[in-house]
Amino acid sequence: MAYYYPEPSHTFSEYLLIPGYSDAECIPSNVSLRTPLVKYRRGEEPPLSMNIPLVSAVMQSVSDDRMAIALAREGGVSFLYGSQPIGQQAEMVRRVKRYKAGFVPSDSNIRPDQTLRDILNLKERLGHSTIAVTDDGTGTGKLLGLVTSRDYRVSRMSGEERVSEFMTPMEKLITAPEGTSLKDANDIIWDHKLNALPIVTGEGRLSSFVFRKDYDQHKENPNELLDSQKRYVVGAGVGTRDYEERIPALVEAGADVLCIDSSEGFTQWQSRTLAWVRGRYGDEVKIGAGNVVDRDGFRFLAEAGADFVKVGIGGGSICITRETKGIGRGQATAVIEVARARDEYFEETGIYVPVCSDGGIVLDYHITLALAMGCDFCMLGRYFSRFDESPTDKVLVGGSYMKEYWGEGSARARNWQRYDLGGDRKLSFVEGVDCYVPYAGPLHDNVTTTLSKVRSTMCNCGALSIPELQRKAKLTLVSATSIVEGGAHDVIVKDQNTNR
Ligand code: RVP
Repeated sequence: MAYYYPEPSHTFSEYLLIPGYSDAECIPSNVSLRTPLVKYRRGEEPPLSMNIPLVSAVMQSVSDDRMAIALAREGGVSFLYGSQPIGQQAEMVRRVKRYKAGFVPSDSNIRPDQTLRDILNLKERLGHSTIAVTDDGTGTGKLLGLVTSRDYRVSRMSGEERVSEFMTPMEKLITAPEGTSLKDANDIIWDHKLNALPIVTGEGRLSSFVFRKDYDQHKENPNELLDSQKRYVVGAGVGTRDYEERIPALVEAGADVLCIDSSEGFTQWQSRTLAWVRGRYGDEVKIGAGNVVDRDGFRFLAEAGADFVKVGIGGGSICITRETKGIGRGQATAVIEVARARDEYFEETGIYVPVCSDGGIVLDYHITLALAMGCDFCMLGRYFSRFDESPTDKVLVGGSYMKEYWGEGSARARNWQRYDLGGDRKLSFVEGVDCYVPYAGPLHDNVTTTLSKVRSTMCNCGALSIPELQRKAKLTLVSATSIVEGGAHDVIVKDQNTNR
């Protein structure tokens, strides 16, 4: 006979934290959000930790190199999506690793024989007002000049003028040679009152730009997550099919951590993949696995050698796995059970395997709840997809800006394989949807707000660190009626957007 769980499974919105005693030292600025990313032995330091408990989802519409740089700058990690050709994913890893904080490869470039109209189109499409003029129109061509909005006057020009006629030519530009330090670049910017300083190779090719605003941003990010060579830390998603080719390519490109990405991870496919990694690289390559939703799934993956275990089936905002296949579990219940299994495993073996709560974070406080319930960090898709740095287009829908967001199990995401690998495997059914999410601006501003809420709630619980929150948190299930009471009620709210 089938096994029936005695209790229904619950999700985050059904829980609240009960405040605990906080002393005068318990203020948000004293809270540390540092958390382990991969497993470690009792009494030892984790080989890889994060400064904030957030990772971005292994999804086409969420995690590319731009997102990875923006999130590592805040102290978290992106897992670059694996649903793309191996070489392309490895190149994304390389771009993150090559990125020198403050030195930005130029993505708005034009040839001198193009026109003002082309400049305006480029500006509209990419939103950058500094455009490099290079001989071949690429970001690494020979630098011939720059165009900024100070170089043209749309109202007095026809649009057909050639770029070479109105650009600021090379001989009038201030540039700096490759190898210039960020500090020196910044001094040049200040001395000459520049907005952007082109960095140029010995052969006169454009290497990157240093922007005034980026330098300030760099200084503002004490949490940034760097490897031993001061490069940003980056993760990458892998599957259980082509791992023998994909993993070596990602490792060679410099990926710091991998994650087997699957909606259901309690499988021999995953243990085989983990065994292959351990056989080839020992413990040197870090790889998480998942997803699971119970103790058995956790133990299976921990024993198979996973560096962290990811939890969650069907709770993702774009996920229809529960509707399509009838599998899954309320995310809170899943995290609570798996975190207990993690503690039990730690007691038994002395090995701490971090747990990641994946999907279903809707409101910022859900992150605090997930941490209190025992996870070490959260993976978010929808949340990050709304920001400037996500790979998708910003579009105007019904008068409001939206970003596109689609599930990895949607037809849209899966098509890459059918097209790019030349296969003709039929999509039997989809497990995800293609949708819009409201555009929310820069990642930095949003993450700052979200984490200030997390820190503040932690102080309400008397906790200055995530482990302390896990020890001290008192959680209560709430009735359906009190959930209604939790939002604004019995009033007419003026502006929904400013009240969250
Ligand atoms: P959310 O943050 O709620 O948007 O959820 C993101 C998570 O949803 C991902 O990390 C992944 O586990 C899951 N996902 C991604 N694609 C799909 C799907 O198409 N069903 N689900």
